[in-house]
Amino acid sequence: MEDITKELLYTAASAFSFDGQCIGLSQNTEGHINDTTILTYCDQEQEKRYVLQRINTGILYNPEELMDNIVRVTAFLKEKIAASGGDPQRETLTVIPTKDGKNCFADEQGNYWRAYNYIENTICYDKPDKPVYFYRSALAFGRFQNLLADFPVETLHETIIGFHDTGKRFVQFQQAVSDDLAGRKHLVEQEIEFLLKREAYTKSFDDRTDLPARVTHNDTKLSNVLFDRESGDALCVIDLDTVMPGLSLHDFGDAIRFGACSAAEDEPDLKKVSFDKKMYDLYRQGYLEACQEQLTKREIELLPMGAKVITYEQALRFLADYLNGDIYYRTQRPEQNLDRTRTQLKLLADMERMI
Ligand code: GN1
Ligand code: MG
Repeated sequence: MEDITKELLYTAASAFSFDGQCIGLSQNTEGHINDTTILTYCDQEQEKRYVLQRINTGILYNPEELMDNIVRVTAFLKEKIAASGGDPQRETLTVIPTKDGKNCFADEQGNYWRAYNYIENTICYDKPDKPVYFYRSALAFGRFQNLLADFPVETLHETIIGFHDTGKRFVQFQQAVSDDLAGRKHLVEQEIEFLLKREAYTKSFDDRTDLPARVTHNDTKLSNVLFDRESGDALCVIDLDTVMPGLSLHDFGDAIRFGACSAAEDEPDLKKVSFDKKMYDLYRQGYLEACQEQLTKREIELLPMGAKVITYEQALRFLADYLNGDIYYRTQRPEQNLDRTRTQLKLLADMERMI
């Protein structure tokens, strides 16, 4: 974010068809990947907010295809939401086009920017303080799956090739171990061994019988759901950067990995970290309530494996990044990727006993 000057921001903002005059901006540092600014505009004495994001093209290296996925998926959702009497402006994201009608803006420095409407009167949670929020997020992600069940999945771009290819993540992890770029390997021998011993997880979904390609979100963290401040209902699924063809099991698993955990993803004190089976059951219940009729028998059977595989994969990714010197995930402190790794390992060990 440091390299984003006000000038750069204003140039980007002026490329979009926002209504009125910009009267304020604030940074939002929640995400690990993109740079997010909230812009306040005033139009005929009415204030309106927008989300302006610089897409991290180091990671999301296909911004145009990514935006094409998002625009088509949100348009599809909007139709279904409207048809069922919902509010298409609040229940899914609205992409604001550039003044020349594009889905994103490429500036002279090669930065890619995109903009959304800011959805007012909402809140999101980093940790499920109350189980009911987690349950409601399951309804939201299940609904997302359900509404998109008849979207032509084969027309979506695979914007990050092999995103949940656990075998490929394993190979990248092995590479990070052997390169030891940051000279940290000697600090994490135990963690490395834990992961190498469990290589079998990379093959869990190799037999794709009855595991159809679905429109998947691929980042189903609780914090990617907006809740309505008044009703407390899960309103809108956000962060659609990784919407791609994928497996429902990965979406289910990622939600569990994040939400059925007693502590934050980067909690340094492992005594506070454990897998919460009650939360798992609650999420499973909500998810199935919302999309059971779309899922095959085999998908339902493999839900627990989805949770384990994705937790394993996330540990591979965090530890590889720690070994590589924190070049992928944004960090605020030197040991953060290691803490993130350890929480995943603790969770996985618990899951192996409990589900
Ligand atoms: C990243 O966008 P954000 O920060 O929620 C990552 C996910 C990880 C997550 C871990 C494109 O998500 O895959 O599960 O961090 N996104 C990408 O918190 O790599
Ligand atoms: Mg994301």
